[in-house]
Amino acid sequence: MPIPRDAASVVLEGFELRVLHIPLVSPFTTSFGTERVREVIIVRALTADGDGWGEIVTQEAPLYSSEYTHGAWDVALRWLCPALLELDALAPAQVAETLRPFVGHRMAKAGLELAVLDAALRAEDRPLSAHLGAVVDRVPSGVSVGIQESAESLVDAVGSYLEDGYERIKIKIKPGRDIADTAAVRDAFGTIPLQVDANSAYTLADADTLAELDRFDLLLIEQPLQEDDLVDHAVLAERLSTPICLDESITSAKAAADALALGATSVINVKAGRVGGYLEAVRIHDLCRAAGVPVWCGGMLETGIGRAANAALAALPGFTLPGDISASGRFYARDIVTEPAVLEDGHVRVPTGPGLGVEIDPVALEEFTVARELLHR
Ligand code: NPG
Repeated sequence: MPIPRDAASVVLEGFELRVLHIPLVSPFTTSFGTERVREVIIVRALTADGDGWGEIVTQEAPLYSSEYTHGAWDVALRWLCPALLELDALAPAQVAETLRPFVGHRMAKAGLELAVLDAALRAEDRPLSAHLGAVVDRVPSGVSVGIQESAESLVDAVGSYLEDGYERIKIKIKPGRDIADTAAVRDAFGTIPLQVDANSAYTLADADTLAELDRFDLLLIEQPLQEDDLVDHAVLAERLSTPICLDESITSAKAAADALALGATSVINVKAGRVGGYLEAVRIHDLCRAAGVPVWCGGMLETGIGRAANAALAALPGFTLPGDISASGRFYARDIVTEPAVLEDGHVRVPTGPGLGVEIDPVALEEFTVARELLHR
């Protein structure tokens, strides 16, 4: 059954970009640093038929990837938005094509594409979930738990997320905070669905340590080595019984196909921002599904905008593992949408309204805004 993934063109009139600073409910620590305030760019596409919203998921510093907020802000305003505004009419699928000459900057491109896609779908009265090919109306919710002060506090944090009803736990690891932390969680909670995420913190020289994780029967180990280390990941995969899942390394459908062909990964974390947009994310889903490779939807501490789009993506049939699709309250006391995602029986509902299916809370949006630019045709 062919899934319709075309949307009608919009006549772009301008883009409004905002940098937001949104406080996190608690610090979030990974192998690459601690975040206390989410710095994010919100995009509003102004079209003849109404507005569309998108989110550029860069972080303040280029620690997870080479992209960072002020770089994305600059490239979007200087190059990407002007290139899109030159066109008289634009279909969402043309955004990536139009921006292809500009190398990299996938998170910036993804945020702009989402805003155009949202505007086009709202104009057609069509939900993003249906447009992408969703087959369920709610998705199982996994939670990503940052590195805590001690193994004991990690067990406390995991315990409280399990009480909330999360269906799968992911813990962040780094050298020195790996085996004992994982053992503590396994010992405390038995056979819960558990996975670990290293965010590129290891090298192949750590293979013995990583092999020790095999005894914990994890769903997967995410991105143990560097972004460019595809061959090393393939070597490591031969050593481990725990499946390797790549995140940072998978920057496009082509990169996904290459990593699979090399045996560098056997599961893929799909993040629209990292791969340049939700349409490219669907292509990765499609190729993995055809190859029988499980995928799951990653998260980048999205606001209600990106969170709604992630839930729509995670509702596609190849997303067979729970994603980092937590409730808004896991990160934010206040979100910028009027109905932030909540956890219901371990699941998050896929919005069904037109476009993203969420409405912006203009007061919250204004409150968190620290910079704003408007570009007109
Ligand atoms: O639930 O949104 C979420 C967070 C999931 O751990 C998570 N994200 O490495 O996958 C990651 C990590 C991340 C967050 C990476 C922000 C980069 C920025």
